[in-house]
Amino acid sequence: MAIVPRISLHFLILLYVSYIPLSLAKDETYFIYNGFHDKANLRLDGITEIHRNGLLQLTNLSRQEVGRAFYQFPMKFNTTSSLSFSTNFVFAMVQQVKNLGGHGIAFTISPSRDFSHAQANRYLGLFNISNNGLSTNHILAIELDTVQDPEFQDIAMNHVGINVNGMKSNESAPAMYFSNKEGKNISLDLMSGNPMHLWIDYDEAEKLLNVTLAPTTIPKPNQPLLSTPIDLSQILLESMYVGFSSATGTLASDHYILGWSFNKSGPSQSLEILRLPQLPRQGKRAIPGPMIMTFGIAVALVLITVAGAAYILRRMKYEEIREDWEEEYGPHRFSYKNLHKATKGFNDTELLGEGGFGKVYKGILPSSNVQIAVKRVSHDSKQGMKEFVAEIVSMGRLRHRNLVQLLGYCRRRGELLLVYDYMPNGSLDKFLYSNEQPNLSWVQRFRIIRGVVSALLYLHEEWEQVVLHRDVKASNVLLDAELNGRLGDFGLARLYDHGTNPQTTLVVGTVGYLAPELTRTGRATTCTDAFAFGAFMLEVACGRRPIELPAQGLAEGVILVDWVSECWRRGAILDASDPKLEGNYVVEEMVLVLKLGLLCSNAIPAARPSMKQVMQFLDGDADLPELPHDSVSFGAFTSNEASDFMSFPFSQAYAPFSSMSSTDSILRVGR
Ligand SMILES: *[C@@H]1O[C@H](CO)[C@@H](O)[C@H](O)[C@H]1NC(C)=O
Ligand SMILES: *[C@@H]1O[C@H](CO)[C@@H](O)[C@H](O)[C@H]1NC(C)=O
Ligand SMILES: *[C@@H]1O[C@H](CO)[C@@H](O)[C@H](O)[C@H]1NC(C)=O
Ligand SMILES: *[C@@H]1O[C@H](CO)[C@@H](O)[C@H](O)[C@H]1NC(C)=O
Ligand SMILES: *[C@@H]1O[C@H](CO)[C@@H](O)[C@H](O)[C@H]1NC(C)=O
Ligand SMILES: *[C@@H]1O[C@H](CO)[C@@H](O)[C@H](O)[C@H]1NC(C)=O
Ligand SMILES: *[C@H]1O[C@@H](CO)[C@H](O)[C@@H](O)[C@@H]1NC(C)=O
Repeated sequence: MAIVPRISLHFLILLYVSYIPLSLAKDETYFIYNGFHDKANLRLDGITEIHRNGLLQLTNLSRQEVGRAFYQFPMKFNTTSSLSFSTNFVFAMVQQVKNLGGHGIAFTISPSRDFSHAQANRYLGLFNISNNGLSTNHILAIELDTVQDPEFQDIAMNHVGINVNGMKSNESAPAMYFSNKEGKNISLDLMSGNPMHLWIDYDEAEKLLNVTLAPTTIPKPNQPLLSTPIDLSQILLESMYVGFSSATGTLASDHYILGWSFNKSGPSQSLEILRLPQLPRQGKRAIPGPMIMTFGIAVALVLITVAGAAYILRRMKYEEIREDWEEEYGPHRFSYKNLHKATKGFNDTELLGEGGFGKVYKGILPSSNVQIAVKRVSHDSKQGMKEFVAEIVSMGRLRHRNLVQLLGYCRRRGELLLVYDYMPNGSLDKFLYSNEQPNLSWVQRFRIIRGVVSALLYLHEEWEQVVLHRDVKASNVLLDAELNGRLGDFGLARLYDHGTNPQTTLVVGTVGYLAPELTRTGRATTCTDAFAFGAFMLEVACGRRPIELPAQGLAEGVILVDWVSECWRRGAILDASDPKLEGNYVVEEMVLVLKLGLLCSNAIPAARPSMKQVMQFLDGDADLPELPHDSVSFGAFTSNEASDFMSFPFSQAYAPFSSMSSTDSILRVGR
């Protein structure tokens, strides 16, 4: 705050030194403004203002306004000294709409600076209707008029005139300049928005008033636009003010003066065009200009933001997790983008099913047109992922005609995507329980059972390492185009072995297929797979789920193993066969499957046959051992060993089963 007054004080001292002596002396009468930084010697009037860059703005686009700027001190004219004067200034007129600017600027020599009674618009802020044209005005004006006014017999819209005491010009000409180079007159548009230079020279001896117009880009033309004989001694008084008056009417323009040089004692010094202040950018668009720019910048920013966001979203949409250790699995890795495209963005229309591990979608790989099934397994923990992926990939090497081929995988944050061969006929449970699918014949069922045994045998014994399936059930057996059974989802349960809460044992499997020891220890073996397979065989033969709840229309819940063993003890095992088969089956095979089912459901793990044995029994290569008549031998709820599971609240055990479906595979058992 302290600096500002000091600067202005310094400024005032400068002004004092430069100008006060002139006005006091009254014979030194010249000044030059290359921009109006020196405001102190101008008297502003109306809406006139000086911009910070030194630009003098007489009017803006406000209507019916006047703006004036007069040199503060009067000049001596009609005295013993010369009446001659010389002035030049640079002006600009910027209209809002083409040909709708107005009204103009007048360089004025006047005995008074008081124009309080003057009018705007066509009077240019100099006269009013009653004093216009009166010789008592003693006013000389050089008008730069942009409106053709018939009342004043204006020759054109765009003209320059010499006016004495009124708005009717003594002499006028359309705006143009003489080009020294081309030797001809070239018209100019006063309202072009470009700065223009005007020279006004009066020689007392010649009594000739010359007015010369030109663009600022060229020096003063040799020929004036107007050269009018006039005796100023008849008009001008002794003491006169010099300055500018400007007005707007219903039409309006921004009227600017950029620089001004005046001399009473000789030719006025020419202005330094390059030092003049700049007009607001794009002239008449002074106000909308910055708005357009701001708008443009805003639009650009929005576009950049949108494009950036789209890019990021796209990146996020297809983002994957890829770690160094995965490099060796490259060929098994699918890009998320491809899987996304293949499944139409995991569209619900492509949904094949939903199970305990996640949703399965149908897809067609864009590159090869190969049909695939994509399983989205949600998985939060990074822990164990490496081992799991290693296993998955190694399982991709499992090749068996009764396994659903795993083609590869993809990892994203929080989920794993497994890509399998597509099985056109879907899962077996739909054929068994849904009326929409055709009934499977016994031949087909028997072949499916054999296929699954074959696949389990391969997993348990024939591959390089033992692979446990852990979730054998009808809904995990898929049917290919020839209705061959193919075991799916093998090994997936391993994913849940890792990173589990030590307070709970995560039991993977499905109620009804869970071996009693599995629920107790949580440890899966080939024997627990065999137990589940037993339940599966009974399911296929009987066309009933391992556990049927009372809610399903029965008086009481049915545990399939109990019921089949009861039939067997009654000596009527065939009563358990699926009524939908209507007796169309090979009796020996049906009996074999039912008995084998019971055998596999033995509560004692060691008493269950291996898959190799099961295969031998089915092939007739070995005779089935006698089934124990002990009433508590079969199933989860009839075994002594299953006492732990019996103490496990039933409601809790059944809850997931009843609320979900047999496809739900994971039970969290509190220990
Ligand atoms: C013109 O200038 C006056 C005085 O500075 C101001 O009040 C008015 O808003 C301006 N009009 C426009 C259109 O800028
Ligand atoms: C015109 O201006 C003069 C002063 O120059 C004033 O006396 C007169 O009243 C004005 N007339 C009107 C109509 O404003
Ligand atoms: C240029 O215009 C002026 C004024 O109208 C006129 O006197 C002069 O003869 C013109 N010159 C040429 C070369 O046309
Ligand atoms: C005015 O113009 C005429 C014609 O070009 C010229 O002879 C005369 O010297 C000029 N007078 C002044 C003061 O410039
Ligand atoms: C200008 O001065 C002359 C001589 O002093 C005088 O005759 C004349 O009336 C004056 N003009 C005006 C308009 O006062
Ligand atoms: C005014 O004219 C005098 C005499 O020719 C000259 O010395 C002076 O520089 C001029 N000043 C301006 C500002 O034109
Ligand atoms: C302009 O000049 C003055 C002085 O020479 C005359 O008195 C006016 O009558 C004349 N006006 C016009 C319109 O020519």
